[in-house]
Amino acid sequence: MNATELSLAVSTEAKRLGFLDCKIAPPHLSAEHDEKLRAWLAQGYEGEMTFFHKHGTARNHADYVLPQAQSVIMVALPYWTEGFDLTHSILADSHAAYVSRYAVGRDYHKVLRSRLKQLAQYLSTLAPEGIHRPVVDSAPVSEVSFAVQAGLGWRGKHTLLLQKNTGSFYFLGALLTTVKLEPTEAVNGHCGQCSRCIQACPTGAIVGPHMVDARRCISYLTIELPSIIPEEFRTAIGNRIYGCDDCQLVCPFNRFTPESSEADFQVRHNLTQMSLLDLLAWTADDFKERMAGSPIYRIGFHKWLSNILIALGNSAPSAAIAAAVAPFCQHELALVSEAAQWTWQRHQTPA
Ligand code: B12
Ligand code: SF4
Ligand code: SF4
Repeated sequence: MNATELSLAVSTEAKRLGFLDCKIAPPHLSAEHDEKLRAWLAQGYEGEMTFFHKHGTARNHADYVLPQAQSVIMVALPYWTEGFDLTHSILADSHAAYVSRYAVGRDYHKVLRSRLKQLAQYLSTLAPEGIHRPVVDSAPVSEVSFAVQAGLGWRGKHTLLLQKNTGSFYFLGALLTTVKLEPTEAVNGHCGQCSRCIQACPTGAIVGPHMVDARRCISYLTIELPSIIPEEFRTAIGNRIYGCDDCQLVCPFNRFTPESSEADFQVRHNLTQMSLLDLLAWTADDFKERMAGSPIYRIGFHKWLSNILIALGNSAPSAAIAAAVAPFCQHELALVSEAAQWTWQRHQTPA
């Protein structure tokens, strides 16, 4: 098979394996990408995600992760499982707990990786001399930029990959390979004059088109930042206790979001039906048992608790909430006690 036939065969097999789409990028992104990444880091937008400094612009060059890499096979797997009405009603209810749609089921890393391994096995049957490496946030690879380069979609102003017919609610994965495949063409963007995502961001994290200051993003504040959410963002966080979807919820292209039938992405433990007080009642053992196998497990019980406590500070004033958070005000960890004290204070004047 020549490089073009190989690309076609891989893409067909990827779709047979359940991926929404599959496209091919060359192993290096342009020098302009390196410059943009350096500029982003120079602003300090990465916050405490220090891994960015460890690898620098190497994440734009696939041979850093797989020596002799010739191609980057990019795939997308949708994760949206429930209607928009439910999502909006949770966000509108200050007593309800909002968990980002990508995290209500099982951890996507394992799902994508095992599927990418199957794709690698298939490629090996066509090109036995090749070496392949599946990557899903597991190695320094600029997944969105490679996906844009491959024409899997375009970069929305919120920085995520977007497709005209299927929106943006899907995960990306990469299969790096030493096999030379024919790259596919980048596609034109269709954001036009729209800037809904920029306007909708509760914390002003999209500081310009295609530029996110991670330090302001609710996803970073509730997941990546190990310490308590800084006071300036606590009110804007609302009832979002793990991640945020607002910039995608307002995007017109997400009207066409396909529902995922993946068993692993279906809602577990009624996470879309929980009140903040329901979740506050979980013990550390409950958390470990129920969140095992979920992406949420990684943040640990105390960060989870701290996020819930802060979200409760944004619930409509209630003496019941003040009573429920009071025991946490003396917690030995500042991550928890400071959050509880802030919230307790806000419930001292019930309506
Ligand atoms: C770090 C990270 C975050 C950080 C920072 C996000 C960010 N926008 O940078 C935080 C924690 C905030 C985050 C949040 C989220 N993330 Co995240 N994240 C990542 C991760 C690990 C790296 C992203 C990265 O490299 N950022 C650094 C900046 C500099 O990169 P960048 O924005 O792509 O910047 C480039 C562009 O600006 C580009 N560029 C812009 N303009 C131009 C113009 C020209 C001419 C050129 C050449 C280049 C260019 O150049 C820059 C440098 O390459 C990727 C997985 C991966 N390994 O890639 C997932 C990933 C991007 N995240 C993902 C998701 C789902 C999310 C959330 C939706 C989760 C949630 N619901 O809470 C939010 C969305 C927030 C948002 N609007 O971005 C998915 C996105 C899927 C998709 N459809 O695109 C990814 C791909 C994970 C995955 N495997 O599926 N994330
Ligand atoms: S995920 Fe939320 S906080 Fe982050 S950029 Fe999008 S709207 Fe803003
Ligand atoms: S909301 Fe508008 S600007 Fe933002 S990604 Fe969607 S189409 Fe582009």
